[in-house]
Amino acid sequence: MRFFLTLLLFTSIYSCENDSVSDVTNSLSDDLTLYDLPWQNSSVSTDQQLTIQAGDTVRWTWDSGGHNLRSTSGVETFDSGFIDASPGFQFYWVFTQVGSTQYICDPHPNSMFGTITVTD
Ligand SMILES: [Cu+2]
Repeated sequence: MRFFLTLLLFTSIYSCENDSVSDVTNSLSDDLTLYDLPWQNSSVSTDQQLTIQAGDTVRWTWDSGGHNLRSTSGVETFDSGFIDASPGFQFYWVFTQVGSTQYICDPHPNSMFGTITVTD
């Protein structure tokens, strides 16, 4: 019985997560764009520069290791929290404010950082 309840709980949580991901995807109209960026301790995450439009979403995908993704200055404020050893973890942010936002990974500030610039 306990196993069944655990399974039921897990299934419910998993379903909710799936729903929220598809909700994000479905809410994107033709005018809104989803941008994918890698988030790992290598050159692909060093000085990321991206210019997008207000309402667009940026999605970072973790590789190996433990990272967070935190805004340090600019017009948007976000913090993924520290996610340890979770390849495939994804953090989304919908950018609504026009202007630039700088962000870093606190454990790897010299190799994992970037700027998102939002235009009208
Ligand atoms: Cu990192």
